[in-house]
Amino acid sequence: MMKFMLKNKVGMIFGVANKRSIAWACAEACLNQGAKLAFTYQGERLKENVEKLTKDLPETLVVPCDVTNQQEVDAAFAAVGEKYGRLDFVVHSIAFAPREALEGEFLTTTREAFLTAMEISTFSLTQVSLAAMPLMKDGGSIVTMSYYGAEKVVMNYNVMGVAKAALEASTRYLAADLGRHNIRVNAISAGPINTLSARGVKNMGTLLNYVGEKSPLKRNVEAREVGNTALFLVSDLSTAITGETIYVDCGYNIMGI
Ligand code: 1JT
Repeated sequence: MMKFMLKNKVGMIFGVANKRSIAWACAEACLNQGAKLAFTYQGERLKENVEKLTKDLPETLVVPCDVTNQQEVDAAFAAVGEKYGRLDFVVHSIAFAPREALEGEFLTTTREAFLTAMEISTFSLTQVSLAAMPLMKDGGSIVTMSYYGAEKVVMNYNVMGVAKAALEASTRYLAADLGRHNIRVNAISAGPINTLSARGVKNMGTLLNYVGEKSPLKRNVEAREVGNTALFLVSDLSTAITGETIYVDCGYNIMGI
């Protein structure tokens, strides 16, 4: 009964940069369950990475999609419509803020850094949800990625924390709007993982050690575990869950002192 949970389902994966990406872990979990997947990449720089990762997969589509370019977003969804004629789920695993904004004080965040973080990390979920809606003819599931810094102050996370708080709120508002189309929208709040994005962050090693010691499970989260939760959320095992933020953090967020 649990075999091929995503048989006959088509998904779209945003945010693969390389094989360590959370988006790629989500893709692998979904591919193992028989999904057909379209991948988007941001900029020519990442095209080759995504094409290499997906070259042996059947019935995949690889399309450019810089979310700051509405034409690219529209073209990406048009390509999915043309190839598959439908869409069942989306994994949105996109975020960006200038590196300087993720150190020091939040107080000194520039207007430009603030607007960039909000456009790419937050507004893109609304943009992608609207574009996905007409293709999700039999309902659907949209999953995005958040982080604890949305809820509590995490030093250095700064403007990304504000963007993720707005992303979690967007998840609820989108879930309310799309519920009547049987489209669910949920967020995963993942513990810190050493991906390409995280690598550029100061003191990431220290943060990983701290979380690894303080969390109830006494370890860090693996991307594969986030991928498996994304699989659950896009599958028919979670058909009554929408608007939620699910922590996948080895229990870190439940701890006080
Ligand atoms: C971005 C980056 C979004 C790193 C991110 C992120 N969401 C989580 N991380 C990892 C992280 C980063 C910091 C942190 C804790 C976790 C980098 C590129 C822009 C988007 O602070 C303690 C800063």
